[in-house]
Amino acid sequence: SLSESVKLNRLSDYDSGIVEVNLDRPEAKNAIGKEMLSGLRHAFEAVDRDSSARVVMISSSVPKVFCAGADLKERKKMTAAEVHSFVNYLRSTFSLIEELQIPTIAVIEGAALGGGLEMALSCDLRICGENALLGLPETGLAIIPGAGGTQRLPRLVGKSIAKDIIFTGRRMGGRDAMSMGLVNYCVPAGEAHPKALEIAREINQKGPIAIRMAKRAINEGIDREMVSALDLEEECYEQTLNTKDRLEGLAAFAEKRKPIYTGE
Ligand code: CO8
Repeated sequence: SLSESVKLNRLSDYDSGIVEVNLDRPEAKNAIGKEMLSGLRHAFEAVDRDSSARVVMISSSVPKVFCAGADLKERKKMTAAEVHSFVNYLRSTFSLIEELQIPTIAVIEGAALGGGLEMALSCDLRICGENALLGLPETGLAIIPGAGGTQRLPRLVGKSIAKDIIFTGRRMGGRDAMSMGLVNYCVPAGEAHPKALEIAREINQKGPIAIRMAKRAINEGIDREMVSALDLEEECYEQTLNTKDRLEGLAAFAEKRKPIYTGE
């Protein structure tokens, strides 16, 4: 294990390719302090280096909480300079999550607040239980979301809804989050993990290079204007053409069987 509060798990052989970064700091509701941040960083660096990883789930072992955000007790003891370097490390760690080549899925049961929601916003997909409690309470603490919230939330749900969420700091339930497009799925309480695993397995069956190129085309294209964005799509598409997996896909179709992709 990488740290006391962050574990990196590989699923069974059946699910090889699916990895899980699991938060487990029950006494602080998974609040992110220095130790947990360093654990997160090392876990995602390990995922980044692992060429056999095809999809990553971020989950919590703590009942009724995904992550309560920044560790407010630790922060109270930090100097301004320490807060500054902590937040910079948090920001670059969330960017690392966002820029992973493989898909990331946040599994949200219970509270995802402040930095905890910002971490989930850095993922590709969010799956929550009906008991989820999502919000950016920073303005109530007289700060603003500082780990991507003011930028990633409006890109996801639009400016108007993001302003409502950030100005009021309101905590939303899973169904409300779903209706805003903030999460991909809202399932009965306790079922977010099995739902996420189902989605992870679907992704894991697909061509790994295709999945990486689709993520790159979407993430890098969204901030470009259309002509340049379509050039990017072409460039990413080309990367999928000269692959063994593409030929395997055609062969499997002709033979009416499931393809077996190797990522080559
Ligand atoms: N930091 C430290 N300790 C925490 C935190 C936290 N964020 N959240 C909960 N804890 C602790 C509690 O203090 C409590 O400790 P103790 O037992 O010693 O009193 C213990 O965890 C259990 O908490 P509760 O009794 O409150 O548990 P509940 O199950 O009733 O509620 C909640 C769980 C809903 C998660 C609730 O604890 C809560 O609302 N927590 C605070 C959420 C919050 O406001 N988070 C901070 C948002 S701001 C932020 O994340 C800034 C990040 C951006 C960085 C950039 C800034 C410049």
